[in-house]
Amino acid sequence: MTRLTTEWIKNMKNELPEWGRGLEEMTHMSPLNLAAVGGDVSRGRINSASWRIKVAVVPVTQGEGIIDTFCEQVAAIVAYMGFEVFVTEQTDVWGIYEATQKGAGIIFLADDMYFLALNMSKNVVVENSDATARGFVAALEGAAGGLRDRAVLVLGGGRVGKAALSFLRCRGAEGVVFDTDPEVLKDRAAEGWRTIKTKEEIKEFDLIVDCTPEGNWLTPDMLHPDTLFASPGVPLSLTPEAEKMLEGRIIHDLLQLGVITMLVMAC
Ligand code: 2YH
Repeated sequence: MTRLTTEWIKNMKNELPEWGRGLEEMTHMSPLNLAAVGGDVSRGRINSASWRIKVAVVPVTQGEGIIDTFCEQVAAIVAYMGFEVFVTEQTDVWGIYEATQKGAGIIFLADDMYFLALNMSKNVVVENSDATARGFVAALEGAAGGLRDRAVLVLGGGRVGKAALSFLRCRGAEGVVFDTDPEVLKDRAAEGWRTIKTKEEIKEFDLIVDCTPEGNWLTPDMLHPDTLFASPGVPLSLTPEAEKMLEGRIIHDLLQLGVITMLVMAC
């Protein structure tokens, strides 16, 4: 699992309007509408939650510890969606207590394994991999003008890939999966998902959700020329040449789409 670095995320906060505009241009949907589709939550519920629910982000020191500005970036993304939000002064369990004492209805917190949004009054726990997969599938759907009855290749059959496959099915698409680990591929096949076994087959698909954590391995000759590429995978799998070839057809971010989908799912 990729750990974000301060270097990667340090400018995110200032670039949110630009990110939102770029996403809307590609998907023909506002970030809020994308999150609503990805989270399967009505706009009405989100609007009403945005004036009722305060959100807290709690820094977690466990494991590899705090990523400088991580919590601030998450809070900025939540604020960009129109919610009142604060980062707790305290960390870990004390931070969770502080969040509750200050009236937070939704709490975001991440360690090295899990990134969660909790809404205890609703008994809701939203996990980042699931929400991220749903957000990117919704974005691909917007960009493609619909996914019903279309085959979509999911690269990587791990936690995010599995969630993407399930949500693709909810949206009426056929999810097909590729993973370089034969054991993972065998597991997904045993669950009933169509699989491809070689990298050469990737180019048969013009719709891709990339959930792999290895960067720089997809070259232009491996891709269908009309590919639409939605990628929650960090770092980006495309080589610079492939990125150039798919210019204007890549949906990729490090945190934003996942966080806004987590937020609406926790409302
Ligand atoms: O980046 C991560 C992990 N790779 C989990 C991602 C789950 N999809 N965690 C962030 C750690 C944040 C840190 N504990 C902090 O600053 O609070």
